[in-house]
Amino acid sequence: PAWFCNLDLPAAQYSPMSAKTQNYETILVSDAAGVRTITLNRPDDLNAIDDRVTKELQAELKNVARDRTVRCLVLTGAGRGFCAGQDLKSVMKREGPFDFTAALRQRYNPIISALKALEIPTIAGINGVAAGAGWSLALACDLRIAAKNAKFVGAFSKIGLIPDSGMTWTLPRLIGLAKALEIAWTGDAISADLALQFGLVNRLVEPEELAKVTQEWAATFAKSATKALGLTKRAMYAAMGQGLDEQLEYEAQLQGAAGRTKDYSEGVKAFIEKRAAEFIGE
Ligand code: T3D
Repeated sequence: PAWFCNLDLPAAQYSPMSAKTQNYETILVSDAAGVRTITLNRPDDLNAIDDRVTKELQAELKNVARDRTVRCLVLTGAGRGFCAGQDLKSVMKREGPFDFTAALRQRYNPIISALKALEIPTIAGINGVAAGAGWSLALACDLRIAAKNAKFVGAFSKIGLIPDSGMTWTLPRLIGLAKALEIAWTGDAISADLALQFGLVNRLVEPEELAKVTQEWAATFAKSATKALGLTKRAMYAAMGQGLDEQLEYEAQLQGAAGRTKDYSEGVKAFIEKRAAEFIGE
């Protein structure tokens, strides 16, 4: 994909249109200390994804990409679920033959690509069940922190579909091919404990601590050398698709970009002056 190899840093221009002025129906957006939090907000249906959710997520991820004051993104859910995947109630209202290929291209794929292309850390704060494309969304974030009562459900095989929204890419890379196939084929729920053992989540916390710990974690990234973190993300994902020689060259090029940042100069200066670095994300 283009985001693997494109070396042009995205135009980091501050967008004067604040995300919070957007009139969203299905997501909530808030900012704190460089951390933007998007909360899926259809709690009665475990934050299942209908057309509005996909449109609003796409719009908000564009805002995040444009706004250089955002230095870490958190994605979480309202109520007892993280996200139950495609809204099956709206599926029941579809009339005539449905073009799944077009639907994935237009609705889900841009969200997954946008998350991966963001040059900042993204964290899923998994507050409850993550199923189907809801689990894929969590997997498309760079890091995952989950409440101990969260669970993960493939769901796709139970309704006769294949894992989508990037799950066939992310899951085998995170846990290996055999486990990924087992999970996808059985559709059995994975507990939070097992998800931690498998490396599917980075951290587990008590449910009542999730929001606080997630924000604290995100805030540490938001205070870091953002450009270097973004370039690290690019390098790591690119490494999954190329050999060592190509990767060494890619690292050399990306290090060229990192070495030109103000944060690099500040980092070295702070070390020599024996003080904490004050990174500005530039
Ligand atoms: O179609 C396309 O465009 C292709 C794209 C496909 C992408 C996909 O994501 S396909 C997979 C779709 N998701 C599922 O199949 C998951 C369905 N849900 C479940 O299996 C279970 O609900 C859960 C395991 C997620 C949670 O179980 P549980 O027992 O904790 O909750 P529940 O009682 O089943 O659900 C609570 C409510 O949420 C309930 O509403 P109600 O009856 O009180 O009005 C339930 O209907 C609703 N809900 C749960 N999942 C969905 C949903 N409503 C709409 N869509 C859902 N996916």
